[in-house]
Amino acid sequence: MKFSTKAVHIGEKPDFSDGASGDVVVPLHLSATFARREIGKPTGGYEYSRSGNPTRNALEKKLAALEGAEYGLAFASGLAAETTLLLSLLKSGDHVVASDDIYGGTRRLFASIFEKFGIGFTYADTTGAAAVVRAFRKNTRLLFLETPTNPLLKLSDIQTLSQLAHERSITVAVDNTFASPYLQQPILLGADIALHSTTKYINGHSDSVGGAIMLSDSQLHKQLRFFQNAAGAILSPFDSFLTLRGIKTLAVRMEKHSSNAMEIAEFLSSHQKVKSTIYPGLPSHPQHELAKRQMMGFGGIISFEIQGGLPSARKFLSSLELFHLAESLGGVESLAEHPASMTHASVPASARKKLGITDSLIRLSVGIEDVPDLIDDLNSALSITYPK
Ligand code: P1T
Repeated sequence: MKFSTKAVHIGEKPDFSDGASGDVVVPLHLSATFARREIGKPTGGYEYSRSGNPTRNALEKKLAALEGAEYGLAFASGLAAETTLLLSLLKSGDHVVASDDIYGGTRRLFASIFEKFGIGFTYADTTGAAAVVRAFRKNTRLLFLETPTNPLLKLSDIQTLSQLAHERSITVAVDNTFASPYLQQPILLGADIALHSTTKYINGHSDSVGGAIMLSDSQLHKQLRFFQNAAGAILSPFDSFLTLRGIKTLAVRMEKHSSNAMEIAEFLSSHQKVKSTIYPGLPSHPQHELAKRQMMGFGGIISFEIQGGLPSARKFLSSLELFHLAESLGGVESLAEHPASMTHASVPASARKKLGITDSLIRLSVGIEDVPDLIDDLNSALSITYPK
């Protein structure tokens, strides 16, 4: 089966057995617990909804299939997926190498929670192999890549870095949220784990917060399945239902996000008040060639710097009409945000400065609206920001 066929069908076969209703869509199973006739014999394998739920299981099967993985696990948020991953893989004294430009909440999770338990983190520029190899230590257990990164859209070469990590018995996890499995499949490129905030493209409609881990190693899967239940940060049945519904249109949404974003990136890069436009689809992106090789399209996120610093950024963002000024990304509606004061406010100012997350930086999540309307909105906000 190809991608969209899997997105529609995997995990959702109608049940034709006696007494079943033949639902075309997996029903929303809200039951918190499942009765059994006698001890030791759970009905259909289900016991208690934290350890397994039919709606969540259907989603987990679909998530695995879309990443070309054997197993999928769904969590209460992207950060819950990351927490469970680190709890299952690491112990006190272990070390992690992570991409330096990652979602602010991921960095906060690492620095404010896991460091307390004696786990060390080195943030490396994972756009090149040399810095990653330099960052590896004897006790490094995990390479945590985000590609493209949030918010500067830096790319890491998943295949090369996975090889280097595996030579040292280091597990490789890739936060694939920005690309979605439609545009990039880290496990097929050699990574051990693909991880998502399903809040974003996978659900796609800004109406559910969730997370996912996909992988093919059965031992690691057993470990994660144990921690998913034992630590308890599961995705609810209702969120599983919504995500199952959203995921079916992932391919058509990603095509539209990508083509809209390409047009907008070209518009911004030719605007005289825009200092720089970062989009992997632009030939000016330093890793445009890697993006063409590693991704099946360039996605819906654009970051750009405007002239005039914070006052201009503030004026521009409050002058938009169609783009909502909001955190998050990957929904059908276009959003704009200010990373330095919003999604990456928890990153220390010195680290933001070093990375280039300036007060002039704006991040767009380009939706699936008609692109002329989006360009009109950006154009008019720029005209209000810089009156003649
Ligand atoms: O919000 P949550 O579902 O817990 O996912 C966290 C997360 C993980 N990884 C990446 C790459 C992310 O972008 C996020 C969440 N990001 C935002 C809310 C944001 O606006 O960037």
